[in-house]
Amino acid sequence: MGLVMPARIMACMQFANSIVRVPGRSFCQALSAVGAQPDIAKALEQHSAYSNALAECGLQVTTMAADENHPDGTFVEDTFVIADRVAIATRPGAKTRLGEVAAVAAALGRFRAHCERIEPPGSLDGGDICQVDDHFLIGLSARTNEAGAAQLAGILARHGYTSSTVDIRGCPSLLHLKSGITYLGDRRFLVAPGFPSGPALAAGQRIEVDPAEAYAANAVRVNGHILIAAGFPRLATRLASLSYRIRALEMSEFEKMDGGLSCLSLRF
Ligand code: CIR
Repeated sequence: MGLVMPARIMACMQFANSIVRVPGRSFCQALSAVGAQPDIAKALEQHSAYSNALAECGLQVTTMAADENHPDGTFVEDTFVIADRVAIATRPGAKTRLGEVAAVAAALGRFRAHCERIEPPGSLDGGDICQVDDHFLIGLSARTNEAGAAQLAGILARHGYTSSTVDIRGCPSLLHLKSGITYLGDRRFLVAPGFPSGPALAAGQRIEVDPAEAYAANAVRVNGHILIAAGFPRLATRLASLSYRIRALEMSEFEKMDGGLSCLSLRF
């Protein structure tokens, strides 16, 4: 199904709140295809700078304490899908991550009285979900299966949102859908080289990230700012030329554990 974009200008990506979780000492045991060891002190510094950036973009930041039993717990984005009209607890596709959801649900409880949830046999990671105004792209990946995608589509439909799937299972460089795509608002997408083309993006403008800067395709648009990973000058120049207000953040220690900027927060 194609993407139906509203003609009116959307006040998109305006958020008041965010949830982040500090990485623990066990972060060095997080899942990683990269195989490099993170420097925990540096990860903590980078995480703190990330939280400060969200606050400077106008978000109230709820910071959860580290959970040593869940090495990947800092990647809170994977535990929930949150939209204006509904919040959905996910069921992460990696078994070691299933236990992360309950604590985030408790933190979110202050803001959302009711949550929907993905049930077995569905699995779904928040990193596979890209909201495009009132439409959701749902990535089918090694973490998000068809049952999870179908459940999410049904829940979203009940709350007045449309959705379509994007199959990234043939893209080994993408752990999650949002490893390769960011919606910038205003019908523009930042995409990694080789990101599947298809009807879902047909109505939008693709800004292709340089092949040498593929990691930077995961960015965060928040309240008129775009957070990008530091060290990707071609993308920074391109976005500045389009008059975006950008802010570059050091992400080296999270990149080692396959995480990008969006993974480190829930924004709502
Ligand atoms: C994992 O493999 O689950 C973590 N090490 C990285 C998760 C990154 N999350 C995301 O892209 N949304």
